[in-house]
Amino acid sequence: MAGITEYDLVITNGVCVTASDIAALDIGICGEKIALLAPSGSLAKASTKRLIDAEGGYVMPGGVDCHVHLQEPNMFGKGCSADTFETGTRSAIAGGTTTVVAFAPQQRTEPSLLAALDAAHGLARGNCYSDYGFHLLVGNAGEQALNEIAKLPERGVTSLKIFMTYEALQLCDCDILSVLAEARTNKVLTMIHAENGDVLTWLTDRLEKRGFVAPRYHAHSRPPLLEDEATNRAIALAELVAQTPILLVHVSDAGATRRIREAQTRGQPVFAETCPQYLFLTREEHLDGPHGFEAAKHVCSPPPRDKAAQAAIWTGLRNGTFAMLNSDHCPFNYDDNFTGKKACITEEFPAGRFRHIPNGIPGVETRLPLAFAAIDRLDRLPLTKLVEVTSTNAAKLYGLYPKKGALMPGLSDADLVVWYPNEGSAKSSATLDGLTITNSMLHHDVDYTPYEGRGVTNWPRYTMLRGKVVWDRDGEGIVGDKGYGQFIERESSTLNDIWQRVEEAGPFDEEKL
Ligand code: DUC
Ligand code: ZN
Ligand code: ZN
Repeated sequence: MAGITEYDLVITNGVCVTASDIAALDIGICGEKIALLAPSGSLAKASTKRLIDAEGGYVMPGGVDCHVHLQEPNMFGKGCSADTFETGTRSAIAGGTTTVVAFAPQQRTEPSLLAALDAAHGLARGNCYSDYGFHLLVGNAGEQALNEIAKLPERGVTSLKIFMTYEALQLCDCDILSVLAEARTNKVLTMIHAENGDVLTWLTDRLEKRGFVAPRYHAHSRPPLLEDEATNRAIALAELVAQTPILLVHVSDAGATRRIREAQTRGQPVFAETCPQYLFLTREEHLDGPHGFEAAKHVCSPPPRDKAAQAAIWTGLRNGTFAMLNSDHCPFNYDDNFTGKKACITEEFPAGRFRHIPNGIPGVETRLPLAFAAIDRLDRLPLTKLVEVTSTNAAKLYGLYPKKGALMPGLSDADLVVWYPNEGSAKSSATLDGLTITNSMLHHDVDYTPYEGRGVTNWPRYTMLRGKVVWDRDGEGIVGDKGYGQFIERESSTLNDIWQRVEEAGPFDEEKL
């Protein structure tokens, strides 16, 4: 019948939250897109193939997690990733995240970036439950790799990551400058892991000489000053190359946060991300506290810091210093002597050797529930901010917006996360009372979670990806299909018009220095 829309899916009676607004609205979905936002209840009787009553629960754009390591080889210590593209993206949708951007790792011995990208596509294609993209992880900034940066945008890849630490990955300042210059020319965003690798190797050698090899000494080998110095250097190098936009990833401490904020205040295009481990874990409790080898479960880099640092990170998230809260999901099994945390245990070092513990922890599924729990402490995170830092800003910064990270009729994919209604509703008290994170309830392929036993206040009830319900917590759980997740070609970043500003500034010219 002309003029009457038949929807594929209607969500009624929910409270929609975006990065800018909160409003009681119904959502009509046609095919893969959001078709209509309408006054609450007005679509309850619309013609639709499926109707979901959100019962007053919040409805948000699906989570966008742009820092996820899946199916990577040995790079961060001795092990290799516990999660495949299949298991990692399965875990993502169960935690309300509908798009992940993972890494295509170029090893030091590999001259080509494009070959690394092809290899990552080969692993992901047909295996994902969520949509996905790639950042190039540059381990070898040789001539071929530098030339290939120009080809990345036409392949839908508009960001790359470089490291200032790790033997297998560390780039010297000259290489960093070459990457920054090439990335700038091609509107590719450079993500930087800022820790001073030479100093931490020096400290590690000294700690080992004194017999300090237990997992907890990981934190002693990587004190905040190393992150502070490297962050400052990264900002200075980016400034030198005509203010190339950079993104400091997994920022953990007050000193680095201050450097970033100062650069932002000067008007330099410096962006930053933090991660749940710097909001919810501390060195005292999770590295120094556990006896013996258990601390390895919390070995990630940078390491969890102290309470004061945690407070500074919360402040940075609230005041916009950090544009994003991504997971840095980089999982290794604990009880695995070959590819997991225990791979660092040898006859010579029966209690383990922190130098070789694979660095990283799982967190793609727990990111949104942990952040949601912080809403209840209003001083910490307003609802719109939650959407901004877990979805919208990542979509903007990584060229996915407004397809992802928004609820714009006709433009946005119908990627949604529907939460349970607030306390007081029969549904919420029946299903969520005393909800505590345990590894057994998660959908990753990892034998532990660093958040075991932590209480949360809500959990995604439904997750929808391009119009399809893929997670139904009260039904069969994962109801999406492996392979439904698509590679999403990304545009250049649109956050704060960064590339427009670069264009206006003109090309980098050393003669002008
Ligand atoms: N950096 C990451 O981004 N992920 C895991 C390990 C690391 O150091
Ligand atoms: Zn890193
Ligand atoms: Zn990472």
